[in-house]
Amino acid sequence: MLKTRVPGDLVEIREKVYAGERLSFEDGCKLFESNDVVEIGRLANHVREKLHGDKAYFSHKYRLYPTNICVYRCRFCAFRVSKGDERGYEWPAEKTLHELEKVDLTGVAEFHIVGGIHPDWDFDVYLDIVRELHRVYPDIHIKAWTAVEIDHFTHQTGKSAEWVLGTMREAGLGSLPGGGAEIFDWEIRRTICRTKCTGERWLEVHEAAHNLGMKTNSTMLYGHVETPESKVDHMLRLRDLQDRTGGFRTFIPLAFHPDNTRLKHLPRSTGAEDLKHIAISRLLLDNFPHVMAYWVTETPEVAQVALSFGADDLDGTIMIDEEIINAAGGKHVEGAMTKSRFAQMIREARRTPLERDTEFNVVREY
Ligand code: V47
Repeated sequence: MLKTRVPGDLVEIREKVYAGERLSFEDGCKLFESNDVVEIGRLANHVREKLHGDKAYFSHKYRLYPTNICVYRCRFCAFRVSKGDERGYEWPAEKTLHELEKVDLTGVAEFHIVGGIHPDWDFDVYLDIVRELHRVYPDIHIKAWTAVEIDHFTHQTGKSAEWVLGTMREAGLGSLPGGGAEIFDWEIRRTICRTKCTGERWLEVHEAAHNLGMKTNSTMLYGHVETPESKVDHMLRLRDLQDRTGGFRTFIPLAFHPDNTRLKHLPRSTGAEDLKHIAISRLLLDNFPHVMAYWVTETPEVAQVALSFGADDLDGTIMIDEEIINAAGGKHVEGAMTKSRFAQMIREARRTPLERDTEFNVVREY
């Protein structure tokens, strides 16, 4: 009788996945070593379908980048400029509100706000942005400031992360995005973003948010100088924190785009590598409800396949240009990525599109 061929090195992992057992650090490294992307994807799809059936989520969001002027010089970043650079811009609260008057925000569920650490902006400038947006648009969830920014505010104010987060929450902050995580391992982190807060601090800030009852997202930047071990370590540190707090909503692997960065000599990851990262994260992060395929970094085509490789979410619509990845050569789509384009993209991937809000409540079925 013909049996399905299972590659020797993945047999034990396959048994664990089907038995619902947690994978170890060694298992994670083995998955990265393996070239059998199809088998890894099959296993991840098993977990994905157990959790979400054929549902695939997306959200209608509006991105804001209040400034691109930043004190940090992360080697992977093509978005930041120094103060005095003619490309620099500043949108404190008043300017942001003025610009938003021109935008149709009907049905927008979320403001996603991140930007640079401006050398002259104190905590109140960032706080005002949240307060004013919440005052004018009380029904739109504000997901703002990465752990790196929250850590910066603690230095500016001399207060704890709990105080900063509590003050931001009183002003209208709903949750934290997952950026700034990059790779936690210091050997890698010191090469790509040595002056930014450490991986340990990133995790502490998210733990503080979770302890206040605030949900957060998480990311991992891959495709630069990281090692397989550092990626498994990164994901297992997130898994440990999730075991303690349950505060993470989603994990987002971010494919590095090298153009215009100080790592521009590196090649861009392939579609197969992108799918492998999605699948391995779905397998390792057994306590995370969602894994996102960020179509902006992965292209809509790879994101469609990712919906059968472990991902259940495709992030959101783009009404204006995404800036961080575009600056690094990642403009994969012309024109606005509308809700109907999204629903169509998901249907083409043979999944059921569900428009969600930030907390994954279903807003509309398509
Ligand atoms: O932290 C910067 C990454 C992140 C590049 O929480 C780059 O819902 C690729 O965090 N190539 C910001 N990546 C984006 C982010 C995010 C995206 C979508 C959803 C959510 C969420 C968060 O982008 C940064 C950094 O890791 N990044 N430069 C680059 N050249």
